[in-house]
Amino acid sequence: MKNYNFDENFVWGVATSSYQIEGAAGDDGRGASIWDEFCKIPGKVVNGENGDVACDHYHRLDQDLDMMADLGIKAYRFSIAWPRVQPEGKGAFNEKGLAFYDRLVDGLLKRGMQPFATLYHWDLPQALQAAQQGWESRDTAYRFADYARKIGSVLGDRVASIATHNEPWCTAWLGNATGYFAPGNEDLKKAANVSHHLLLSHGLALQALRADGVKAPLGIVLNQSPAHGATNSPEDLAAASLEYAKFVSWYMDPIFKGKYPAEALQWYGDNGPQGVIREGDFGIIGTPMDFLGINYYTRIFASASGPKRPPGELGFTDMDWEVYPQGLTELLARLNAEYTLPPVYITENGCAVNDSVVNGRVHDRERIDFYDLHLAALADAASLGVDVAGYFAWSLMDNFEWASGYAKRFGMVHVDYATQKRTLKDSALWYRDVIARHAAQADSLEA
Ligand code: IFM
Repeated sequence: MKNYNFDENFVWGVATSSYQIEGAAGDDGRGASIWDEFCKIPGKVVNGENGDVACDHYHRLDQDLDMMADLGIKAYRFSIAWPRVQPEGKGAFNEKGLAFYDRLVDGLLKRGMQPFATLYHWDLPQALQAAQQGWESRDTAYRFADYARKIGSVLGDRVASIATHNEPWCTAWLGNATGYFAPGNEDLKKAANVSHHLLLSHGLALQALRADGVKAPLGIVLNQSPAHGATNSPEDLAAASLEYAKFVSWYMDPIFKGKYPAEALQWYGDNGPQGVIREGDFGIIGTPMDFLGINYYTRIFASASGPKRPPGELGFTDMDWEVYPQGLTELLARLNAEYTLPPVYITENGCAVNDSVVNGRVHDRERIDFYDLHLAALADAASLGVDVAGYFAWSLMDNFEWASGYAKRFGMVHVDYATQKRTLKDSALWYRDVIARHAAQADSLEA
């Protein structure tokens, strides 16, 4: 096993999200989310599946926390379901919903794990969608700041960090341009407007939390990839450059440079967000952050005639995503050169493997190799001067993989959905050893 070169404070974690694991969709006053509605639309989710039960984590909280503690996990990244704590997305809060996250945070701390909270991992209260088209409305950004403020007042003294959004590109683009995710719009202009309101809500939430004196480090989680041309032709390289601008710079530039990237703005043309940008917005969006979370899975492989299948020298995951660990080093080095970055966490990294339990074991060698290669790539980025603060494997356990339903398994713990039995995969045991070894190394450094 490799010893990756991270400093002694490096955070070793795992990540999940509310809709993907909690279940208990109708319990204790939880309101409906846009994903509850989206899953009802025929053809949107493989096998018509949904998150009604998922991993039943809501009812198995203590058991799952014990399992994490047994694995030696140091930090847990989870998301809060907005409709569970504020069913209508505005107005009254739901004490029973808040109590669940209170128990979660206390349960982590009691077991020696740091809570990393995310406020929005795609489960918008359906009431906001119905009343004001969700993120198409500027008002939703202000409702989000109210919700953030409430979470800050309840959990802000105990969490290790608060991220506003998880992967706003997915919310904006997959949810509104391609219709692949909730709410299922296929309208470029809506996607552009939504992306602006998401960024605005991020800044407003940071400001609200700071105004209330929340001390936890604050940031955002963005999914990012380097983009390569399928060939070195000027046309393919231009296509790669544009894809990078639409995917990465579209979120980084407003936050760190106070503007949208010209290349992507030009591509959007009349469908861009210009109509919803108000004076002062970029000042809000650029509110300084304490950390940046990056989710990394693969690279973009672009050509002038559309996306191309990459060579996949290290293979493809069960999502058919190319395994491309060196892209993580490249991405981080580029970001570090282009922006003044706060400390960076890899807030998600992992792969779907078509694995199953055989005689009580799950031999997911591919997943171990995937993590191993990406941790090495991350260590390379650290050695190039990127301030890398931690790594969160996606995911703790198999869960509801959105439009792909339950067939795609990203967990280091196998979940049998019929019985809710958890089985540690080989990758979980491997990760336990990685964490233990690096913790031991850190202890000897401290001594
Ligand atoms: O499962 C998702 C997660 O919700 C967000 N990032 C990517 C993961 C794998 O697709």
